[in-house]
Amino acid sequence: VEASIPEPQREAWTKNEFSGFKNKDDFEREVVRHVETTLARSLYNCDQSAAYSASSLAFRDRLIKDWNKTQQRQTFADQKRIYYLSLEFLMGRALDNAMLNLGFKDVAKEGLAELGFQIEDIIGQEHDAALGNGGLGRLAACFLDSMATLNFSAWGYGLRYRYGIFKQEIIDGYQVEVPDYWLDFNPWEFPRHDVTVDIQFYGNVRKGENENGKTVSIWEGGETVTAVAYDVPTPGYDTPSTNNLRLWSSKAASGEFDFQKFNSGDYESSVADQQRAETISAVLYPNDNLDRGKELRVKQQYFWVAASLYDIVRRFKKSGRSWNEFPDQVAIQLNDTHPTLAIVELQRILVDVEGLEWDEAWSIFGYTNHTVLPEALEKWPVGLIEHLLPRHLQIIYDINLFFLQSVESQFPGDSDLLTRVSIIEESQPKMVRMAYLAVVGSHKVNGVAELHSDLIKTTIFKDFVTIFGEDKFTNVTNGVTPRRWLHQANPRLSELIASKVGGNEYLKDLTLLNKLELFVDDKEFRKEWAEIKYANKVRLAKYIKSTLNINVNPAALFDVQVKRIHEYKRQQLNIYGVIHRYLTLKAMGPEERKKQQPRVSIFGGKAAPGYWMAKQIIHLINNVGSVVNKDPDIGDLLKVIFLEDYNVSKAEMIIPASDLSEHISTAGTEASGTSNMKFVLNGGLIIGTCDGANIEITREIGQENIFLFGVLSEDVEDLRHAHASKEQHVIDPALTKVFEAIQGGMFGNPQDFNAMISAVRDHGDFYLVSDDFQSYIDTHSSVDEAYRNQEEWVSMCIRSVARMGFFSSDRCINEYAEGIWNIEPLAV
Ligand code: CR1
Repeated sequence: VEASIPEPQREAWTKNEFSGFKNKDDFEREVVRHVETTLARSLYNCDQSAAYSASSLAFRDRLIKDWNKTQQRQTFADQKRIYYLSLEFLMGRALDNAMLNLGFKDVAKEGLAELGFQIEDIIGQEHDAALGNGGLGRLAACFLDSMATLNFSAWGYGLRYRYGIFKQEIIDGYQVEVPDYWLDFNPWEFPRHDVTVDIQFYGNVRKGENENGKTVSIWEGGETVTAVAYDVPTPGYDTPSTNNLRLWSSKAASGEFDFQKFNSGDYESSVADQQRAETISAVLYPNDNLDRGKELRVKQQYFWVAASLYDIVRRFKKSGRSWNEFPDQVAIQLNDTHPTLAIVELQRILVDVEGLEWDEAWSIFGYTNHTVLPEALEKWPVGLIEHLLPRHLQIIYDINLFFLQSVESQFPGDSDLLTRVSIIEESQPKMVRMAYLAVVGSHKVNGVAELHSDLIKTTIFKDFVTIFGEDKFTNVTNGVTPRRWLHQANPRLSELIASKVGGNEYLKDLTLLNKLELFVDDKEFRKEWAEIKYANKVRLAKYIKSTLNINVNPAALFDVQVKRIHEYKRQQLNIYGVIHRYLTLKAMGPEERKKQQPRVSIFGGKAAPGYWMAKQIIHLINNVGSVVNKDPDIGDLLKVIFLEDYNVSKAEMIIPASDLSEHISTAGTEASGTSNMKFVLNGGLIIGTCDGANIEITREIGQENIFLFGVLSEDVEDLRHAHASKEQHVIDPALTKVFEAIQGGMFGNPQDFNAMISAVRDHGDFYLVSDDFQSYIDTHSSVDEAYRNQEEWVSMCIRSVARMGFFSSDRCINEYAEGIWNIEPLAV
């Protein structure tokens, strides 16, 4: 309010209001203006990168208008807001998305052509914003798109990492990590040097009086680091709503710059202090579904949640409401346990800073669990938290005390239960169980697909269901945004679909896809459908040729597995299956070979830098490729491709080009999966296990349209036990042949793969590779069989797409809004 322009001068503002370009000529003018002024270049000096920069700036100018208005509308409406706290936002590229969401891609295309550029080249200049590892981070990005599209007052809060997920290079078949410095030119962020928060670490706690003379805990001393806000506008599709993603960057607090040191000539160490502060937001931890318990990670977490909560509370207080209205104005969603300290920090603000009484009953926080894998469940040593956040440890103890007291009164004398559910694990050293803290501190806990939501209730949170009752635990099956994952990634298919289902409306109501069923028997439509798939495959084949210098035949069946490399996702099962196929082909005579279905097996994905086994898997895939791809007996019948540096923008090219994709995790391990939805939405079929969202996909599209195999999750535990009780595990005969080939040196030094084989043969085959092997290869034979009948195959694809309406992230966000956030969209 203080900075607002007085009434009499406002006219000068309104009459000069900037309104971004509205047509092609305006757009061209804006691009030229940015090239000449913002970039200080000219038509003699404008490469594709400059054209990208100027186009982005032109779109950004338009976006800012909508964004400002959205913020004003939200402030004016003063309704409940949803705050989505996520340590990862895997946004990918912004320009293409902005063009499509604003509805100006055609204008830009023509404009750029007149200025001498092809729009695809310009889009391709953009560096991915890769502030995430995999599904969890991309889900957060899809949610931002849906929340804006559905006109919710929503904010994303995250960290502005200077280095996103590393760039993967493959050198001699091995993964090599290269830092991803992505901020050289980023037109999509706005530094808010006036929006800062000082964040405290370390220090001591004592009792003392607050401003109102009340006795409270006072946390003092230690060090302070400043959080600076960087705002990223996130446009909705076909709506003026443009929400804000606020990312915090760390820098040394101004009072911290040590002038003493500086003046005494110790300039270097004073700069070192600065750098230490900047380290907090320097790098994204590159682990997917894996917790390494690093101190800097917990520093990141507190830094981010403390800055975000300060911001949320500041905004709430500006409205002048009293604290009892806080739960009506604020819903905070915790994307996994990473932001769980927010629960503790809010309690600290209320009790220590605001002087309120301890109140447990507020429905502020919702917690989304994304995994049951024990290695991914966060735990922090009590000593570490005590040192870093002494007051927070006290509050955690208080939360635990109140909780255990209520459990004790509910279940008197059950000390085993108390030990099991305590937020503090009585181990050596003692640990804070973050998932338990999140459950206790949230009013709703959700899993991300039905099976997963059932599993958390019977495994990791079983006791909590007994204590809190069923109602606290719910399911929200994941979804994906059809704007990016169909309209943007597959423009031709999107256009063909629109022509049949009544225009682009289906992009906002994905259930309208069901109208496609009417056209399944339309020969012309099927032909166009198949042509689009073929063209997408040709594009990928060209990319493979240009990056790997391997020729693949676009008429072959493209079989794709792209995702983070993880033993539970079982890329090893896939590559063993490929080796089996290769051995089978080699054993055939030339006549029989000719009858086989040609395949291209495509892999992509990053291994966490410290995940040695995952790196071995990458190595084996590459070694198999280098043998198979140059085997003259095999030719086009089998190619094995590892695509380097899988990321969001590559996914946009790869997914539309797939005939078959692999979602083959050991049953019960993949919480949901989201690429499975993207592949089907783009007219590809799936081979998969009964796991995660595969189950619901099957239910929606029909089991005749999916290739399921493998053991069921309810049998996994018994099979693991059976393996563990045997000295040497008897492995599947076909898999044994595969192992023999590897150990005979067919794919390079067999030593390199001993650990992989040994995991199956000698260490209990935890991921049940051998148990599932025969049904996996049999199911692949059924795929080959089905693919031979192209007419029928295309019909299966069309029917599947028609039935995918459920998997829009819009449906998903509406479920959160209704079942967890209790929030309505804002009228536009
Ligand atoms: C799950 O492994 C799921 C995403 C998004 C991942 C994946 O199956 O689709 O979350 N979990 O819900 C995860 O990263 C830390 O846990």
